[in-house]
This record gives sequence, C-alpha cells and structure tokens, in this order.
Amino acid sequence: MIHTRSLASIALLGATAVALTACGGEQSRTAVTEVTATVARGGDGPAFTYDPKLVPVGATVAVTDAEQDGSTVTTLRVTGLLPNRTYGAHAHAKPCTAASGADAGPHYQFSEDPVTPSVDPSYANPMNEIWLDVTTDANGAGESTATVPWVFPDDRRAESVVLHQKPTATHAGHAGTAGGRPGCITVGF
Ligand SMILES: [Cu+2]
Repeated sequence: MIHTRSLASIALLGATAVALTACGGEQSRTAVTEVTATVARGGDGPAFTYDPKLVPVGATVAVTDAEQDGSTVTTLRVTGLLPNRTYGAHAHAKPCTAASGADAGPHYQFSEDPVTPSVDPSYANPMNEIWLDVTTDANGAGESTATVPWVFPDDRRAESVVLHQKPTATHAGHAGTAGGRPGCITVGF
C-alpha cells in the first residue's frame, strides 16, 4: 500500500527521494519521483510542445511516480490543454528533446516485445506499459493514474511521458498507438 503522508513529505520537485516507511511492522522501500514543468517550444525542457495547437505553450504537466511493494503508481496532471479532449499518454523509453517527439523512442515495456514497432496487444497493453490517457475538463485540466504490477529495473527505466494526439488504441496491429506526439516531458523515473 502507498502511504500518502510519506509520499507528500518526501516528494521533491525534479528529484528522486527514497525513504523507509513502516508498513505492517515491516520496513518497505518507497521511491518517489515528481516533476512539474511548463511546456515550451524548444528550450532546455523538461517539457516541450511540438504542436502548440494541441499542446499550447504555457500548459503545465506534472508526473509523479511511486514504487512500493512491487507495484508502480504513476500519475499525470495537466493544465492548459485543449478543453474536453482525450490525449493518449504513455511512459516512453528515452528522454524528450527540443527537436521532435520521435526522439522519446518507443513505449517503455516491462517485458520487451521482440518485434518493433510493438503493436501486439500481448506486449502493448496497460499492464506491460504505463498508459496515462487523460481527458481534460472544460478548462483544459485533467488527471490520470496508472498502476502496474512491477517496478523498473535499475538499469532500464522509462525516461519520459509523451502526450499524443488521440486516445490509445487497443486492437491487434494498432495496440498502443495514439497518433502524433504533440508534447513530451522528460521524467527521471
Ligand atoms: Cu506514447
């Protein structure tokens, strides 16, 4: 289980914190990452827009990631996007760059599909990847949460969250696809 008070007290902007918390009398490890950024066109990041009509300059993106007891809980919070719209969103394997959303690479997969691009639902699914599709309200704000039953191995972690043009498809041959990549935020998962 996640200890909300512990998370709040150790969450640091743009940093990773590790703390020991008492859990049912046993010590368990909680690792928390939180990054909040304002979207810009170009610049040093960590949050970029490549299509300001879909992800306006000045939008904010926040990602929180917590590992505990073998599970990983990731939340995405956005403001300043288009109202009443669903954006696909996922954890990706590489960091964002100022140049192109393509640089974030493929989706992070816990169990890696030997076939690329991965559009096989047995790999491209929300238990093997971190899917964070988010639907905005009338003000362009929204929030989503994904829980997966694994933690990142230390030597192979996700490095970004990409905002996509469309909701994520789930059918064979298209699973995990969500159209273009109008936005990206680098996250030190
Ligand atoms: Cu994606």
